[in-house]
Amino acid sequence: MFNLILFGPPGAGKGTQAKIIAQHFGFLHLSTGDLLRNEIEKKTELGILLKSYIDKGMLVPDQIVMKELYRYALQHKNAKGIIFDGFPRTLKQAESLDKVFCKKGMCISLVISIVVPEEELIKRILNRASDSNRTDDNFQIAKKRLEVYKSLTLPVIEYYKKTNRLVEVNGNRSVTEVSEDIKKAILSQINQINFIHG
Ligand code: B4P
Repeated sequence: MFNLILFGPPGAGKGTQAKIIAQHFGFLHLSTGDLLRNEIEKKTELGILLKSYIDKGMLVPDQIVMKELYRYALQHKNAKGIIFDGFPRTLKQAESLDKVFCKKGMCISLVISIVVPEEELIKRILNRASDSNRTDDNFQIAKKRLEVYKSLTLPVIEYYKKTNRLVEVNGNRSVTEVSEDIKKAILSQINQINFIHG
């Protein structure tokens, strides 16, 4: 099983790339944003609580996201690989992911960080707003989400750098150019793993 994380600020193109890469390699695409939005659509008590965080541009508390994500991911232990899109977003989530998944033989082999300048991120989020129906796609909330990203999510990069699993990709290019780079990084890591394990 080859598990990877697509990492990056809001609007970096994690979801866009995850769909392309999942289809190309036959991996399962697991987006925490989509999982949470599905729950909101069901208008459950949990959904109402989730909406109160997302609409303010805040992260949903770790315990809630981890419970939802693990329940879903562990149902797919036989997948060829999983692409984590939007998870982890805090150091606690990153540490927990390694702890839970490595024990089950589902370690994260690669983390791809999609790098895009802030002005471009805001532009993309505002463009997406016209057809996304997302209540968090507006200028004020996008700014807040970027602040939250810098303070809580960006430090996670150091965690993955230390364990030599991080590859940075320039996300400020066409969708195809970005996905070609991501495909190369995945193939290179797969070859390296195959070489080490014979
Ligand atoms: P997400 O659903 O993960 O939303 P995102 O980060 O804004 O989007 P993404 O980076 O996937 O951008 P996209 O491909 O759409 O999170 C939403 C909220 O859920 C969070 O704010 C948080 O509250 C909560 N949440 C989620 N995970 C959580 C966690 N682990 N812990 C706590 N809370 C969590 O791309 C953006 C736009 O750019 C699109 O319109 C796309 O068409 C365009 N685009 C993409 N690539 C492009 C390119 N190369 N060139 C030009 N445009 C491009």
